Amino acid sequence: MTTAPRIDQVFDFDELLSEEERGWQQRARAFAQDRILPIIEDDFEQKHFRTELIPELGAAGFLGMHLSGYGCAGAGAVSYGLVCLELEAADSGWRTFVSVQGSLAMSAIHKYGSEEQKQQWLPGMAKGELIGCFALTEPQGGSDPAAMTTVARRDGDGWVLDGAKRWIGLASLADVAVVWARVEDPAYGEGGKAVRGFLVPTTTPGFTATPIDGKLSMRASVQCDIELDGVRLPADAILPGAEGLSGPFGCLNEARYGIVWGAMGAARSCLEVALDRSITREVFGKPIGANQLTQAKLADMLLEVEKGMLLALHLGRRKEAGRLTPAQISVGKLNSVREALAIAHEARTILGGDGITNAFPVMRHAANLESVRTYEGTDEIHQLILGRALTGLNAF
Ligand code: TGC
Repeated sequence: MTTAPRIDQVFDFDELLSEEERGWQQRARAFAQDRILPIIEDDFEQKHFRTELIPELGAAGFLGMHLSGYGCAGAGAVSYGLVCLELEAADSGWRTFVSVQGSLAMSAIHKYGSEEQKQQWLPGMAKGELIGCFALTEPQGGSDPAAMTTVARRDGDGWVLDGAKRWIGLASLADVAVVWARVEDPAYGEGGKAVRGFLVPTTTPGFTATPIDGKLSMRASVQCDIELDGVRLPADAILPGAEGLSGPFGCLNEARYGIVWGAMGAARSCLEVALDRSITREVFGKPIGANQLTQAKLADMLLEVEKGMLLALHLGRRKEAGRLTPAQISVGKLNSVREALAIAHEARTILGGDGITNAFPVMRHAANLESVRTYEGTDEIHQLILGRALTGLNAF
């Protein structure tokens, strides 16, 4: 973090923030520095997700922080974005945790749940005492949720769920899963409206979550396969406020928005270490940062970090004004992750051979960002959303 002031001196982003927003950012930066950075390289190496940090994130107010009531902080969208940025500057896995818990699982309950469901789950989730997951993606692919095959059938007054989900963050640790399924009952909406959300306590017989092994990315976090085999639920397990795919997509908007900021945190971290190294590492008798080619790389990285941050801030202000559209979120998600990956690759070249080791965070960020570019809508999905917005023609 020693070089962050130098980056900030070029472009005083802070002056665009309120005191409250700076406070959230500073608390998240301190949390990342004190609690995540000292252990992250080891956790990534050991494929370890450090669950004991979860209540600390809750105590800091970061879980569901953009939601109101039920023990949530009710912070603004920009404050939430800055927290995502600082956590992802440490590791995408920890920003992903906050996203899955707050933007996906809590947000689904907050937006679409009954008062009883909100009271039952949200206060404990805000404290980090209860963990949620969001089960949308299925094994045949995540880009087309309309093709989902998980079904919910009526069973007396209640429901029975059958199907499978994949790449579901936190599922093996979760207390509750928000499961999206196609309801086979005309009374609950036909065709496009038949997709409904269910709150499934993970202790329910027939629910199994298995962590996916062999990941070379997001190694310090947990993603799972889920099997739903005759999972019986009471009538009130359904989320009353969500009908059709606009339900899960409304939550994806929240998570994609967090990525717009988060990926810029990973990018800033890569720029910081490349900048430090460019000043301290000497080759041909002078610091490599004294070479024009290195300065050109650093300058281009700075441009993209600052442009990405300004874009994130613009989207955050629109979100706070209730005017943020899904197409605008796609602009941000696509740009932030694409540029963060390019910055990670460029930073690696400045670090030389040592850049491929875990003495630097750059390869870890690059590996994590491969997941981030794929989940919550791949690059291609966001290009097609924007293509449709521009042309009015649907190319899916
Ligand atoms: P389309 O016909 O466009 O829309 C269907 C209904 O949904 C509404 N809608 C949205 N509502 C809110 N926000 C959005 N962003 C929305 N996009 C669409 C739409 O208005 C319509 O509503 P209604 O009331 O008229 O029925 O649907 P489509 O099938 O054409 O959509 C195409 C496409 C590609 C945009 C969509 O399928 C899509 O976004 N695909 C990507 C899905 C995705 O991001 N999947 C990855 C999820 S990540 C994950 O599950 C893991 S979470 C992280 C973790 O657990 O670690």
